[in-house]
Order: sequence, then structure tokens, then C-alpha cells
Amino acid sequence: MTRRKAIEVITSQLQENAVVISTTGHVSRLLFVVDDQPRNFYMQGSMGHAVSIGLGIAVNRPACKVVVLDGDGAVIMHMGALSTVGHHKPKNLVHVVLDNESYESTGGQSTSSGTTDLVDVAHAAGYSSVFNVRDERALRKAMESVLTQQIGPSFIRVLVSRGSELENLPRIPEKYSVADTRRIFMEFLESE
Ligand SMILES: Cc1ncc(C[n+]2csc(CCOP(=O)(O)OP(=O)(O)O)c2C)c(N)n1
Repeated sequence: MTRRKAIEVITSQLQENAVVISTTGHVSRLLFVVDDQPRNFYMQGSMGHAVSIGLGIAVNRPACKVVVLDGDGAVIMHMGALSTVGHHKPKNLVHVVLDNESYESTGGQSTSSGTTDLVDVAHAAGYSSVFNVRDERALRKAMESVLTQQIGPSFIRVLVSRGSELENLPRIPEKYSVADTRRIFMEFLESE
């Protein structure tokens, strides 16, 4: 599965109460292309902080499903955030890691996710439900479980391919400044 396909599968299953926080790099750019919505917060720049932002929203907006689209490199960079999630245990937080075992956005250097089992890490950190998926069908099923049941915090590791899916991929600032991204997202949250 490509990251793009995974993002299409995930966003196609979201209900109106969902918000999406996406990690810096290609993941945000792909979300922007696949499903640009006021409910999206594109975290541009601060690598590894998407789940901390998601945690804050999940705790303060219990009626929302907060879906974090993360990268393996970003999760490893701020792995301590998983412990904070496991400590606060928001049932409405869904942490999806698109794991291509690399820092694809900056040239495809390998991460250590091939030797660190992120699913085990999330489980040990206190996430209530963890999934390890490798194909579209399993991803759909895992998403259905976490979106229809209050079983979070949930962690879904999605094995995705490395590869060049980025030709002509637009950049978010071509449409929104960083301040626009924040304003649009906050207006959406306040309307919820
Ligand atoms: C603190 C910090 N270090 C480095 C970067 C540069 N950077 C942006 S995206 C990225 C790679 C992210 O890798 P991963 O989370 O695995 O996602 P992928 O690019 O593979 O989708 C890097 C190193 C950054 N934005 N912030």
C-alpha cells in the first residue's frame, strides 16, 4: 500500500465529528491533495509533535474523534509523547503511523522502525488498543473498529511502501499560510 492509498482509505471512513492532525512532510502534503478539509491541521515544520497536539484536542474535545496521521521517523523522534498518551488515555484518540521505515520526505534515509517494534512500544506505553496492518482490507477493518467503538487511545501501524508518489505534489503554503491553517482549523473546532 502507498501512503496515498492509506490516506484515501482512512479519510473515506471519517464521520463529521472527526479532526485530522497530520505530521510534517509528505504525509501532510498527501492529505492536502487527497482530502483538504477545514477539519485538517497540517503540522508543518515541527516533526514529532502531531500526536501531542492530537492529545490536547482529544482531552478537550471528547465528542471529537481525533485522528493523528504520523510518520515512523516522527514517532521515533518524540517517542516520549506515546507515554503521555498512555497516561492520559483519551478514548477518542486514534494514532495512525504510516510506516515506510524511512524519512521519505527528506530523501528516504532509513529510520530505526525496522528494529524497533512501534506496536509493542505503543502497547507498553499504555495505548488501549493496537493494530498492525499491512493491506487495505486490514486497514479498513482497524479503522472501522476504532471509529465505531470507544476503545482508545488506539494505535494503528500501517506498513506502507517507500516510493515516488510525489511528482507534482503541491505544497500547502501555495494555498494556505501557516496562520491560515491554524485559523481555519480553530474555527472548525469552535463550530463543533
Ligand atoms: C525537528 C525536525 N527535524 C527534521 C525535520 C526535517 N524533516 C521534515 S519531514 C522529515 C522526515 C519525516 O519522516 P517520517 O516521519 O518517517 O515521515 P515520511 O517522510 O517518511 O513520510 C524530516 C527529517 C523537521 N521538520 N523537524
